[in-house]
Amino acid sequence: MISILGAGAIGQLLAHKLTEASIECQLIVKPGHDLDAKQWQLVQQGQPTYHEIKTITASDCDEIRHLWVCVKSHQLQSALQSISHAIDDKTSVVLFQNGMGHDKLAQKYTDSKNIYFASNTHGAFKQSSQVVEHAGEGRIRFGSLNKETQPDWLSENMLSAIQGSWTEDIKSVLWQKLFINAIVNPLTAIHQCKNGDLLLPEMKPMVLALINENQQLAKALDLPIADGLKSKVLDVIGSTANNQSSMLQDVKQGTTTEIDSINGYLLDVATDLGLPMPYNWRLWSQFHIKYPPLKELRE
Ligand code: KPL
Repeated sequence: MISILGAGAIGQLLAHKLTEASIECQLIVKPGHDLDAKQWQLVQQGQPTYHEIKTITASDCDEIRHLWVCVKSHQLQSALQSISHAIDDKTSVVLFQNGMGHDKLAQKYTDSKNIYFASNTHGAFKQSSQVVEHAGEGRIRFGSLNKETQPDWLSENMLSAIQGSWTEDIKSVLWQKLFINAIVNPLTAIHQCKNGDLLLPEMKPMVLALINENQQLAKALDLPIADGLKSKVLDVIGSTANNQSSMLQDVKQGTTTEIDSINGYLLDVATDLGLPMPYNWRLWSQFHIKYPPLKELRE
């Protein structure tokens, strides 16, 4: 049984896909969610499909063996704390958050050898509390920083249900996503534009300067993705040209963004390595000037 913590867009999408493939799962929802409402809707290419998904609140859970954590990074600590009575050293915990460094937090709740990461590129948006749209077919890469072999619980059936795969080098996958998000997300949030606008002549030089700095960091970290980073970032911008980045959506909705776990983490690592990152620091300052942490100070 897979327990999915967080009924946001990706949590719901996973619950639908696992249920569709007859893989036992439950969705852990916030207290107050209408637990009698059994019909959850998945919209794909405009077509709705309904599934009966088992829902439960964290306080009603006991003995969870496999936990997939699908909350945003700033909610991770409280989400894990809410379920701490039901998990122990043997619980496998899969972290779906953008950004890095979340394993430090998860280590307080399970053995580090049972911590896994998942990097998702499926596009999913919540249309309402129980309706999720699968807007873009992507994939999910799973991996561990401690071991290279795929665990038994991650079956081929499970992987094919969610377009998943196991990778021996999840570190590079996570860093690559972090580099992409650290450029696209704050720039689109500051300029309130779609991803594709970053390729316009007035924006592209900034994108290239950030890629160049991030490439230096990738090299300093000995990541094999350093050389291909420029084409990867430009490809993602091109293929998601019509998207509003998740950070742009967050600032528009006035919700907490992932700037700290993405750009904050990147700058911390660069600082520890003694790497100056002037364009990244400027981006960080511009973001915080435009979107001060206190909501009431926002535009
Ligand atoms: O992951 C994304 C995000 O918005 O968080 C990208 C790849 C930038 C797509 O919008």
